[in-house]
Order: sequence, then C-alpha cells, then structure tokens
Amino acid sequence: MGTILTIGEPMVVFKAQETNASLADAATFQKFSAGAELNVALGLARLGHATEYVSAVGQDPFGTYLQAEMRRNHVGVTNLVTKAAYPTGFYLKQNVDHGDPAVYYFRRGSAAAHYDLNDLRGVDLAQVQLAHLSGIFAALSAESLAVYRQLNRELLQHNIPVTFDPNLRPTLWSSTAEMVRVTNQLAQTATVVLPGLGEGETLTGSRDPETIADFYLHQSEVTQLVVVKLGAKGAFAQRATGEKLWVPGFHVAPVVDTVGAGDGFAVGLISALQEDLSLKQALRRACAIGAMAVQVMGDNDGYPTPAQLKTFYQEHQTQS
Ligand code: KDG
Repeated sequence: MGTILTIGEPMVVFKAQETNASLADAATFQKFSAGAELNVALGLARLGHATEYVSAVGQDPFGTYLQAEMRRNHVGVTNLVTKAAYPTGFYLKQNVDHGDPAVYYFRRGSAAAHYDLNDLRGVDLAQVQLAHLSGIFAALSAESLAVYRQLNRELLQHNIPVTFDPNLRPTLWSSTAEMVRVTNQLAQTATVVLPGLGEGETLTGSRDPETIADFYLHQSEVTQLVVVKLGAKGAFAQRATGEKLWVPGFHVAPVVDTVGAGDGFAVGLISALQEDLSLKQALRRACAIGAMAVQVMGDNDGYPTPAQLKTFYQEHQTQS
C-alpha cells in the first residue's frame, strides 16, 4: 500500500472542562491536537497506513507539541515546514451535554495559512496512492487556495485519486455564496466527495441525500462516489455506476463531543477502501469510527487502533 497524503492546518484545541459553561466563563481547559486533515492523517496512521501530512507550524510551543504528537502517532512529517514568523493556530471548544459545542478559532495569519507554492515545490508525489483534501485548507488564505489548486492539478496529472470533505467553515470565507461556489468547484476534481447532510444542503440546496449525490455525480465525470454523512443515522452512498447503499449508524452513549466524527468517518472509509474492502464494509467502518470519535473529549483521540476497532465491533454486534 502506498502513502496517503493530506494537506491542512494543524491546530491545538483547548477543550473546556466545565459542562455547559460558555467559552468566556470556562476556567479549565484540556489540550489536544486537532485540525481536520491532521485528524484524518492521524487516524489512518493509527490503523497502520503510511501517511504524509503537508503543512506548516510556527516556531512556538504549540508547533513543538503538534510535531511531537504527529511523530508519536507515526504521521509522516517530511513535508511539514516551520514558519518562524507566524504562529501555530489554536481554538477553544465548549463542553456541552448535548448537541454540537461552540468553538472559537485563533487562526488568522497562522503559519499554515502562509504555506506557499514555494513550499509545495518540495513535495514528492511518487509514493502517494491517495490524497485527502478538505475545504478548510482552501479557505485559509489566497496563498492556501493557490497551493490547493496547484496540488490538485499535480494529483490529477499523476492520476492520484482524491477524497474531498467540504468541511464548511463559514467564518473562513468572505461570503456564503463564495464558499458554495469555490467548494463545489473543488469537489469537481475529487474522486470521492464526502459531505455531511447539512453541508450538502448548503452546497446543493437539497436535504435529500440522493439529490445531493446526484448533484456531485452529474457535475463532474471525475467523481466516482459520493457519500453523504448522516450523523448517528449512518450514511448514504452512491457510485457513478448508479449503485446506491444506505448504512445505519451505531448507537453509542454518552455522546461526549461531536467534533472530529466526520474526520473519523473519513478515516474509516479511506482505510477500508485502501484495504480493498467492499463499499458496505467501508461505510460500516466509517460509521464505527465516527461513533468512537464522539465518545471522547478530543477531536481525534477516539480513533482506534485495529485492535480497538475489533473490540468495538464485538461490543456492537447486534447493531451491525
Ligand atoms: O473536523 C474537526 C475539526 O473541526 C477540528 O479538528 C478543527 O480543523 C478544525 C476546524 O477548522 O474546525
């Protein structure tokens, strides 16, 4: 199996410990690593896949911590550069007893947002078998969007398949119309498109998973598979061949923190497809890792090793 490449913004997240306190009122926070594409790289590495994470960190304690976390988790860091002039991004995350937590980002002008075309020149795609990209990196800065587009062109030239998660972050875009326009354009060059149901609605105007899938399959001949994430309800997948599949989710309790579930889903899907499992098995693994992710406070610390995944399946046999 070759390497899976991702590009993104590595972040530190501080998770509030007091339940239902606002981010302004919370007094105690726990530190974790985060960043959507890093989450995916880390989850894939934990399952034994070779990964390469492309990005930049600042020359600061957050950057040092994140590099150590990447190394500890065996994420490939050959293409991680340090930008001494800029800070590493971080964010605060609320602790809530239900629903999605509030988040607040400190990422404007970060080191990752200054990763440029010159940095990208050093990235060798020879061993890369698949790339996972998301709308977050494209939205960080004009430079990031240029890097994204250039990398995308090179991946197409090398016939390297791309999985694409829209990962809509409205605060990073100048307007909703621009976010929708650029994100749908980026999706056109992806082999697999992975929107959440709410994202699909924002991007296509429909809340029907089949209509969302049709939208992406019709807008581009490159796209071979669309998987709509339905949260605890599971997922809907449709291939360009017309094959459709609905897979139920796993019910887990308590739900501690929903952030990182979508990236966990991507980890499950990508790893299973790389291991030549069937689409049904891949969706099942995606839902399983999504469910494991919501049971912990950090964004990626619930992602399993192969042994932990096996145990999860054994404990949830009646649901599979
Ligand atoms: O998908 C999880 C991400 O939301 C989190 O890790 C931080 O990258 C992040 C972002 O932009 O929200």
